[in-house]
Amino acid sequence: MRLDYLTIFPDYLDPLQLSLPGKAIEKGLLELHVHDLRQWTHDRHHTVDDTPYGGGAGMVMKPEPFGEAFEALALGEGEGEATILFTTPSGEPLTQSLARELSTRERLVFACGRYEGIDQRVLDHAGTLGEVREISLGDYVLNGGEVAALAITEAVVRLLPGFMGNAASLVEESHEDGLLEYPVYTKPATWRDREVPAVLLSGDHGRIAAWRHEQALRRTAERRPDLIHASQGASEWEIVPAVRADAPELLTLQLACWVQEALDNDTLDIPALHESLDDVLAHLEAWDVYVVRAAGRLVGSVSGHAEGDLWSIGRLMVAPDQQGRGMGRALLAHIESVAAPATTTYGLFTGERSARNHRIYKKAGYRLRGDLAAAPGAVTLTKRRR
Ligand code: JBE
Repeated sequence: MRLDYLTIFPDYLDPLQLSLPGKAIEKGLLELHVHDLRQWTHDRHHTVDDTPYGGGAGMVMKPEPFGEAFEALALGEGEGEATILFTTPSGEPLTQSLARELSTRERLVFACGRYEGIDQRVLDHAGTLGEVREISLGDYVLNGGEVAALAITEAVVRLLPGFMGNAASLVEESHEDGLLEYPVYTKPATWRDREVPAVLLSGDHGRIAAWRHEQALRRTAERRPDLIHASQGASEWEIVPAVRADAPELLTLQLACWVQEALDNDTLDIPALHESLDDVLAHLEAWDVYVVRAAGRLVGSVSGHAEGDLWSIGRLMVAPDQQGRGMGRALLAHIESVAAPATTTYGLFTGERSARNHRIYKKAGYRLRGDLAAAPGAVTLTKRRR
């Protein structure tokens, strides 16, 4: 990757020779050039700014030096277009995913603005020479774009393939998994009467991972609730009877869940995938339907209805992003517990090749019934009521 910087304060970018970028240069992963924008001025005072057309406070950076700089850097010539970055508080926010995207580019050119900004025609012109991105470090005002250029550089360079030794350490860090980092500790185990949380000394990797995830969620919820989906952190959920107003959400959930079934069984010939809102409303009339809500969102459902001494169970579903939290098991236990009094047997259908469902039902005590009819591609499972 080649990086170029256009700035009126080249010294400001001296840190680039240190630390991360410095190491990447040694490894031959990076080539780095800092340019003083004033070399492309022609007056005695090396003027780079002027007053804004239309009036107003402050000064605007003139277009000519940038135009000549782009020519000197041969932007828009030869193969491989450059990405030209303008650091400005009115740009798109710098995020880990943006850094990851930029790390795939061959060439980045940073145009660091000072004063009140850069003449808009510089950006418009740059757009004809390469890809233009306007990027902001955050919603506060700095004196210029140099600090932002340094920050973007550091975020991008450490993602270059071959740069960081340990790929896992990249993945586990804050933001890579969408959560803030959990608190970390090192030796000694007791320091000024403060203990390291006992779970970290337990050697139980499962418990340690669960604790860290819980801490990361808690921190993120407290400090950056904007990063958490409303239902992700909600450990509270309850099973309640469905009402007619649940129908639209049920239909959406049904589609989300049965798409997985369609993939597992390699068929779209699944009734639940072809229903309308009216079909769902009719189902709500004919069956006893229960739903799970977590932080207001409908994330699970199950249905039951009596056919003589058989309690037929159907449409057990948990939103794909909420699976693995025991909701499916709880819904199944619930629908069994509300079976009609005459029930002697619970029965349900599932896809022949829905391996995950088979595991869940088997664990809950259900057995495959090859002797009982089911639709093509489906199988029947039953369990005796105790
Ligand atoms: O974030 N930025 O890129 C900036 C650039 C110039 C001034 N303030 C900023 N926040």
